[in-house]
Amino acid sequence: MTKSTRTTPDVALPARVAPVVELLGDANKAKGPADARRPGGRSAAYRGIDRAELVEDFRLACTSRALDDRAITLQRQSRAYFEIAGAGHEALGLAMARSLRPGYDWFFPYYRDQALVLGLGVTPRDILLQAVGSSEDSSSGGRQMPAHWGNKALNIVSQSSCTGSQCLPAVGCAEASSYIARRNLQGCAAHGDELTFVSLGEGATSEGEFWESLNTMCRLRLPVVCLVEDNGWAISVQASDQAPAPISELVQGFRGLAIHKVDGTDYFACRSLAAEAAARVRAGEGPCLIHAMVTRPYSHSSQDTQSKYRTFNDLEEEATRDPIVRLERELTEAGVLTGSEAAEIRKSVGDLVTAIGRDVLQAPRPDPTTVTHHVVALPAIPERAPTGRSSAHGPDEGSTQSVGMGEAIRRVLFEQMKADERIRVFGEDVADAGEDIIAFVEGKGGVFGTTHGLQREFGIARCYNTPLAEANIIGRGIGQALRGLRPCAEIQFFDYIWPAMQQIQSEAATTRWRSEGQFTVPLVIRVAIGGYLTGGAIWHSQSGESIFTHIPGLIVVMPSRSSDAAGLLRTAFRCEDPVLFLEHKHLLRQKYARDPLTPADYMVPLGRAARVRSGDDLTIVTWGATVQKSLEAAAQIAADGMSVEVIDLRSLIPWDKEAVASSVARTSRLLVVHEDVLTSGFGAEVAAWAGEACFSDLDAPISRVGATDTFVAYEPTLERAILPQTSGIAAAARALLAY
Ligand SMILES: Cc1ncc(C[n+]2csc(CCOP(=O)(O)OP(=O)(O)O)c2C)c(N)n1
Ligand SMILES: [Mg+2]
Repeated sequence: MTKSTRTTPDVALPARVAPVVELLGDANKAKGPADARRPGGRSAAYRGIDRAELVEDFRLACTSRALDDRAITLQRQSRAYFEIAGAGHEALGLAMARSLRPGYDWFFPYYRDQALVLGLGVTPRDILLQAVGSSEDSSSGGRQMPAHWGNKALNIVSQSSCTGSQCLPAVGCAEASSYIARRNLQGCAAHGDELTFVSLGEGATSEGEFWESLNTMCRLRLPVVCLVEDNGWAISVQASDQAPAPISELVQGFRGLAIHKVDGTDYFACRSLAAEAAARVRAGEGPCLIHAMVTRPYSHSSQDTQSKYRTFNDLEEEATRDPIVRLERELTEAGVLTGSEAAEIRKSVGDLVTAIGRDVLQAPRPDPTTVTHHVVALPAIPERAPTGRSSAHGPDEGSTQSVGMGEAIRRVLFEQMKADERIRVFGEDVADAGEDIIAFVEGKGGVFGTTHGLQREFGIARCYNTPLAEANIIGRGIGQALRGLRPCAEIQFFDYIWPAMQQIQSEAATTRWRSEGQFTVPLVIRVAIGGYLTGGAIWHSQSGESIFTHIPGLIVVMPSRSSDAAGLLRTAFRCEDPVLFLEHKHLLRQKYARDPLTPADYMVPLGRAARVRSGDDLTIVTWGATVQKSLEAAAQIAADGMSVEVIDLRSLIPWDKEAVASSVARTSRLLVVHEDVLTSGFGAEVAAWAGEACFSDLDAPISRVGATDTFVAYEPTLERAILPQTSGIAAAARALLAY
């Protein structure tokens, strides 16, 4: 959703159905037992449901509609900056909430779920505090638009605006339930029969991630209730233009999925279906999908005017199916409420919401100096040794065994998984082999062998293959991380990370900030990256780390040798935030990247560079595969009688500005070298920063060496021409030294 001000009021609409503008009393949910038999002979229950519950849900439905009306008014008065209503979805949401357990089950709701979250215990005040962007908005402190739910105590996970991107984290969350329930894990709690609720509109079911989530919830028989709220519209696009058939028909081929269709304006039908579906899911019988038909009496949002694309007759017909009108009619006809009692409830709720609307205008607004709070929280890593290549290597003094970078990573995965059962490793091909034949075969363990033996040692629950779907891998990792696990997801090749981009950028990286630190995503994403492969071509050679260093909330590291990889991986598992751990394919087995094994307590702090060669005349700042090439260039230049210092950043976000500044203060010349394409590479960031911070120390312009602004070609001479080579680095260094 984009934010904008409503410019055109809804005109030519039929009188809005049930715009509840007046009412009184406490709109919080009554939890009391049914009154036995009321004066006048009214029974305590109707259709098997406690009368007090029915009255309370009618009250909450009216509250939700009144909140919509109040939010529209606030937005029109420019006291709220966006508005999106839950109108038409009230009966469904409240009926569902009755079968769900706040603070016990887990919730990934949609923005239309205002009534549902009221039913779970979010207060009307919480909702209007978010509308006006108050710092007291408990879900985001004024950072998120209205209707972006999030409540730690109730297990309502902070919500992004991306339609459909909640589905895969919901699957990961459900996956975590059974894993946690079987173990005693620090900081993780599960009951064993909790379910994960996820909802979305019929429009959002067009997103690929929704289908990826169905795949896994069915294959793993996960305890998920997936609610599709079909109001017939995705902004101005009709459901019939989205898909060839209604969603309950489209999903018929998913084995193990219980599929239900219900009239979502019929409170009683929704209640009995919700009870049945939730009970089945809780009993471990697998996921269900509920396709609920609802209405959308108000425009999509404050930015939209639905009379532009819906006819008067359409809206008038839809108004006859309004869920609140329908509920009121049934309750009054059944004698659960009298007409005047219903009117009194409407009035009391309207008065209450009006009063809250006035009150939130006085609530404090966020302090602008706090905008950089809750981006990431770096772990405190004990300082084992000062920076400098020899000490920064941190080899195990007792160890004589030297290992390559890939083997060091594999061993640290073993060591960390042994020490911490919260760690699970998953991705494409990461497991060894089928459980039934693993005793007879060597096992795969990743296309580079980096996860070889993990499944054999720790079992399939801790090292497992995923579908060939990168969003699925990362989204499920996010859901598990939200539950306190320490998932370690592998993306097989950096070149194929893009389907996961929405999960990385919009979910993993934003979660801490958007929830003001209430939810975090401690997810380690290991990615094989880089070229110099001779034959790797475009889709097995890309760099591109700068695209990720541009995302606040994401930690990015890229070791160039064995001991750094080991130390950074241990550190990554101690992060409460997502870490992109970039493993350069060319370095995995290089002799020059080998080091003695490091001890289990050896960690490399984030944002700490290594000086890999000392020098006085020029500083080269680099990382990844160009560290070795820069060292070779420095060695060539040493023959000319000049000394070049080489700094390996190792960690890109955060990066070691201090190390760069102190080196440049001595050498007065700076060359930044990286394998990624030159334009907008991370070197541009280093150079821009140093140009400002080190200006008075510099005796020459800052120079950069990177790949040509092309892709990486297959044929070796082309590849050599595209990627930075030692000779090019030496030439750039000599030019700077001669300046
Ligand atoms: C990934 C993504 N694409 C586009 C949008 C803009 N957008 C917001 S809501 C919406 C329509 C959603 O329709 P539906 O899922 O049916 O939900 P409804 O609004 O009808 O409840 C669109 C296109 C978005 N928020 N996220
Ligand atoms: Mg819709």
